[in-house]
Amino acid sequence: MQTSLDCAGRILDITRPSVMGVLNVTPDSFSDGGRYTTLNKALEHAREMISQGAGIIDVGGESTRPNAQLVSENEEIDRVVPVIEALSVESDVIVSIDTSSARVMKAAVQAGAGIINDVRALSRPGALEAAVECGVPVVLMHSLVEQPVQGFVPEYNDVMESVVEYLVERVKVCELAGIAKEKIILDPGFGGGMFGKTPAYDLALVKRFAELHSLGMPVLAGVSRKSFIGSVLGNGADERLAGSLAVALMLAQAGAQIVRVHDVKETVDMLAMLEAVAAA
Ligand code: 8Y7
Repeated sequence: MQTSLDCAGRILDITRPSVMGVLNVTPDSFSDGGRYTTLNKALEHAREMISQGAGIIDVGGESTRPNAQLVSENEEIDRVVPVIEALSVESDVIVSIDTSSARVMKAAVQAGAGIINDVRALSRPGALEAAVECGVPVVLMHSLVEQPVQGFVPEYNDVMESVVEYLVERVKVCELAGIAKEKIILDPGFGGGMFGKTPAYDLALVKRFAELHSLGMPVLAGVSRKSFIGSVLGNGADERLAGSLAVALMLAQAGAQIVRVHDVKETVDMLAMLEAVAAA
């Protein structure tokens, strides 16, 4: 496998795990929610995560929460583009765009994004062609859920086998369309409720995570604060830091190249300890 990814000219070293910080650019219901406030709060949060060691900032303008309000493409673009432009100019961080929309992908990459992160694995109309045109690395995430709806869970006989089968198929489709394998990042799509997995499926995917490397592509994992951790610990999303770090450590030990997290500082510290022991 390659040792780095070229993300629109910014190089991501994949010989050691990188931290992707989650940046939601959605109007805050507690403040006035104006354009300027939303932009500045997002930039403040991004700067904090960059100073804590995030190598990638994942910018999303549409909530993936179950039953969330649908956001128009124009609104999504108006939210994310100013943030991506500002970050690309003031920092050398790699920005990824969390979207399934072709128009948003193009606008985001034009604004400086270096990775496309699509939880629908380029399945929406025009997304595949847009990703080819953009030319940046893409995250293909497994999910059989088109629109996140709490409670819908497909049944899997062997969840890891199904995930691998689906990703192999999506990689084929990408390669046929003109996206080189060297530009593809795989993701099993952890998440009960949102991405159609029960806690039991999520735990099995953690346990067998290393199997994803059989495809020969870098792998990303997003487990931060997710509900399967809450279902084990019996706690709410804001109490899942220890559980999230524990699972992220297991995934890093199983070879995950990128971990997508809310708590950047704690994850960076955890990975530094892992690396120190590995080098001892
Ligand atoms: C994931 C993700 C979310 C994930 C990738 C959340 C946008 C839900 N989860 N993208 N996005 N992988 N690639 O809890 O697991 O953060 S949203």
